[in-house]
Amino acid sequence: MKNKKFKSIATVVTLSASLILSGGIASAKNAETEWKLSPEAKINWKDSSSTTPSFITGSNIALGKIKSEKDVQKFFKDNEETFGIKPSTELLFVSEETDDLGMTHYTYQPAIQKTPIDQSNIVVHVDAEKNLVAVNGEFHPNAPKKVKQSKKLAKQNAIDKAWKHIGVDRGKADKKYKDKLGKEKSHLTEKDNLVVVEHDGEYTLAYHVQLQFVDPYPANWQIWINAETGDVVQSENRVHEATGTGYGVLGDTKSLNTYFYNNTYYLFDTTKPMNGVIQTFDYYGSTGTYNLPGSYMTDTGNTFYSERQKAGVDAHYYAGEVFDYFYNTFGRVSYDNNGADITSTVHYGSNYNNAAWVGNQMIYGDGDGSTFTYLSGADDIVAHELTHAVTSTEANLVYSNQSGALNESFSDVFAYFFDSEDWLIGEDVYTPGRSGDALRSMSDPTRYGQPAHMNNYNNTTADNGGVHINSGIPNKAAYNTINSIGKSRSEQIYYRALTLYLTPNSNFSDARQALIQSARDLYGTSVANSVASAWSNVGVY
Ligand code: L5W
Ligand code: ZN
Ligand code: CA
Repeated sequence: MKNKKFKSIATVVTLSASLILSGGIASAKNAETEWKLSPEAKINWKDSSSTTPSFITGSNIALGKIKSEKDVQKFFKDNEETFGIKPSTELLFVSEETDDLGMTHYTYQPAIQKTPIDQSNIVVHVDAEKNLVAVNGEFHPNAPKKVKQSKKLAKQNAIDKAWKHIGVDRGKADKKYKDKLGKEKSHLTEKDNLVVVEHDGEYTLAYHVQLQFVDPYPANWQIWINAETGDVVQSENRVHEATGTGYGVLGDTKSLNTYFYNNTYYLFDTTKPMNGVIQTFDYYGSTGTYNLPGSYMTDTGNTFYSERQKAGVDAHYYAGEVFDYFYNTFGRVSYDNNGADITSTVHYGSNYNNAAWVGNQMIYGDGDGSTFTYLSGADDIVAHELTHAVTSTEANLVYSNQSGALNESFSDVFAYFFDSEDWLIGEDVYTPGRSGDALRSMSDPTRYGQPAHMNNYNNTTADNGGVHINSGIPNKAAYNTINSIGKSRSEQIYYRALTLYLTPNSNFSDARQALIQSARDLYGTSVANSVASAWSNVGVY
């Protein structure tokens, strides 16, 4: 009968009470009743129907003194019926611990035929005078005496099934590093235990497999594999999302999406509407070597306030904002529109005055302190780099001559759309000691040595045919366009051109046509004519 065992607790307690009342304490203290639960015991129930106790307390909840673990065994034996637990096979001793108050705590794990019921403990608490003052934990009054399954699966098979279930390549997760003594270690921990797992009221013999690793993402997988059939009974990744705070490069305070795993918070954002994650690394790896992507930027308190963390805070935060920009404005899911991970590495190189998209991730230098400070500190630079990734998956503009200058220009143009407070690029981190300047200006490219008209096109072979110089011409055309038809129509036109009309070897004239065509598609002839004028004004026809 369901719930039978603990319905009887009240009866037993009442019985015991009448014993005390009629026979007195002395007579109750015979061998039979010494360890029985006393009527003073107060019971907290796990459920509203009072079938599963969770906490039993009282100043002296059994009359006998508990001087050793043997006495606890006697307590359980005398209350076998009450708890529905046969101590010899259904209770496994785990530990005995005495605290600073002189109290002793005996921990057990409930079991079925000596196989532990997972994630369950019963703890018996004894005060300094050896009085039993509390018993609490997971009592499982409805557990069967026997599980239905028998162990047919080998341990290794269970582990293999767990890896298969999470779809991670074990070889990749088994990332090696050398500790301080030069000993090779792995970031991977693999554990398995044969247990009984309770899931939705069912008790199943299972392997509890634990897979813990930091690559390709921080994970603490807990997976239960049916020991007979090999089916997954239950699985969960116990790493959890958190919200941290950090200081940005310019000293501002930002809220960050982080991940908690193994007592550590990671710059690892799983909150975006995609399969992939946004993750931020420090180039200096845990191995003490420099390798991309480096090691995760972490903090034990979820407060990323240190000097070294500032560059990571901004790279992480702005990558999230750029994701949101593309998602909210165009419905684009990450740079590949397929939810790819957005990975950034900060502190790249040494005094490196640059940032880049390197095909699968972004890198940010620290700058030399006079030309640049940490480059991830500029939201428009982050948007510029991530737009290179979008361009790669879409038009894939070849990075030389006019198509290369268009590639650069589209990155600047979307950096403007994203950070439209000014027409400058890189102003937040450029020449940290000087204000008002920047790397480039879209409204006046000539201010920073770029041409703003085809008459001044620079026919150089340097910098892949002047990709960062001649981008001034399409940048000025974009400025003219936005001034004429507004930002909101312009960004849709630019996005449509980049994703539908431009091709790898498009030149300036093709870009003019692609944008006119997109403008016509979206908003009609009059807007298309405005786009045409914007390009005519920079000498591109
Ligand atoms: C500075 C760092 C990268 C220059 N990349 C660039 O192609 C940079 C934008 C800001 O132009
Ligand atoms: Zn660029
Ligand atoms: Ca700017």
